[in-house]
Amino acid sequence: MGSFSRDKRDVHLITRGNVDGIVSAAIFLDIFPTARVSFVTSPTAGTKILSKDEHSSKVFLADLAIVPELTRLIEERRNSQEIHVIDHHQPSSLPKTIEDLCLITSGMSAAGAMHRHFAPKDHMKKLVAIADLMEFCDTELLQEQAETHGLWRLEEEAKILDYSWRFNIEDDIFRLHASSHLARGCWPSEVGLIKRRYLQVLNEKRWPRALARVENGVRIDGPVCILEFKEKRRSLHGFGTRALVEVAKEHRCSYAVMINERQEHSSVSMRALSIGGIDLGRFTEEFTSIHGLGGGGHPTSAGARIPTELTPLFVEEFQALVSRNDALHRME
Ligand SMILES: [Mn+2]
Repeated sequence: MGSFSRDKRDVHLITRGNVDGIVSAAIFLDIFPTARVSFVTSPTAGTKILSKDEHSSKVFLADLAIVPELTRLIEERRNSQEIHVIDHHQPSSLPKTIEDLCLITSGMSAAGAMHRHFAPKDHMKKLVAIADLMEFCDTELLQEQAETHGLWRLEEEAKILDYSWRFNIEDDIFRLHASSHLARGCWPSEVGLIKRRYLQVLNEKRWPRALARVENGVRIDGPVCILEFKEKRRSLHGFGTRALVEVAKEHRCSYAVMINERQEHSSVSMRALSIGGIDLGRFTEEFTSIHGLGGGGHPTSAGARIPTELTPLFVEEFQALVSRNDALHRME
């Protein structure tokens, strides 16, 4: 009965809780139906989950930027656990000590990278196409699926899945149920629990309300669009940085910065609206290595935790970097 002595919970996936993460989890559960899945909001949160899991023999980390604290933990664990890092953004820096554990496939979603890593199965292709669409990756797979199903269908299904998890962003049990259903290869609209939440978010007009709230609160400073929440956390109806990025685009900004201030520590999320500008992963990593609690990320998407009294300095340093960078480009 050896095969029953250790169940498949021996295998653990740590990924994000957005559409890309939910589809990544579906691909994973299609192969390991009873495996453990953890959804996290940042590489820091992912590091915490991994630090508490010494027992899984195999751990997959998908769509998490390799921040310094995560690197240190993987270095520590690599001899006792089999660890795979699957990502779809070229990292700001890839440490040599864990390079061999990383599978980075740029130009596609994390779900696309997962799909390629595990034996690709046809019934998951439409879901991978949805993830590619959400991540703005124009892949061959997406084009092929758009020809088969129609781009409008993929867009609609992507919206249904995206709205559904935003109904309650804390609800990881929903994410797990949703991804186990999707592991069978059905559309999000065919899963009752996904469809119901989508309809409620739609009926409550949460997306337009989130946009209005961002529009009222943002500060536009040249190419930087900043939204700062002081003390009491104001809700963006589940749409968070997505709503901020949308408003930043309307104002033709190049960067979006969201700051959630708490008493002692604040969290910062940054997004670049185009590639080739300032490397946000590097900026947050450098800032937090001096002042912060932790942070880092991809060139176009990064986050940090910093002491609240240093949020003005953080913004100041970023804006100084932006102006230096702009001046440099004008000289070219
Ligand atoms: Mn992703």
